[in-house]
Amino acid sequence: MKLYITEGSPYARMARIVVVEKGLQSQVEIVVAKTRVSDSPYYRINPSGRVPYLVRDDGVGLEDSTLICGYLDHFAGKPVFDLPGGEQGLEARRLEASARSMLDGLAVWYRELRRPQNERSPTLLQHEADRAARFADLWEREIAHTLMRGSLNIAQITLACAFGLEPRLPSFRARGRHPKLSDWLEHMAERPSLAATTPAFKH
Ligand SMILES: N[C@@H](CCC(=O)N[C@@H](CS)C(=O)NCC(=O)O)C(=O)O
Repeated sequence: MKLYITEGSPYARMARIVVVEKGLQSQVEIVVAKTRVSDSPYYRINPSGRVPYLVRDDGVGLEDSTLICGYLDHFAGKPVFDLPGGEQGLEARRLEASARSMLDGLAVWYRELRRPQNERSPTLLQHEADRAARFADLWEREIAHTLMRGSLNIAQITLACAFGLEPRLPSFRARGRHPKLSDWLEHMAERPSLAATTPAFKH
């Protein structure tokens, strides 16, 4: 299988984390795609131009981090990321949805910052900065939840990948004011699958 990624994509990082967690490194070739340019050869592989994108050995392509993570989890061995039933399952989905909502906002913020200065919208930048600050407060409370502390799940992976964008958002400095969240992020960063996929970038 081939997993198309970009080094900095938090969504692709989720899929890469699952590859490591499931021990699929020898079965999944990681391919760096060229996104956000006109006429990239990647568009012939994935017309949406987005990553992550998983091309199975039978040639079928899967788009979207949630679908790919689920597919990889079931590809080999016992699935470890399936949700429990009942109240716990609802709680897991609730936390995952909040983490995904934060990630989506941070991704929009980061994308806007990468545009040329004269094309950036100050309104959008402020809106996303405010949203991110509210989410940091929310996670300082929610991080004590048993599902954020227990065995690794998709809500935890999503939140850790969202905060992987933090160093690229110079005005987003959530950690100092959020000690419980900061401890959690430091602990998560030590996990080999997260350490192996930490985005390398320079300020
Ligand atoms: N909902 C998608 C989002 C994927 C996404 O937005 N990927 C970004 C990188 S972080 C991308 O490929 N952007 C390239 C483009 O928009 O052309 C998922 O969960 O996989």
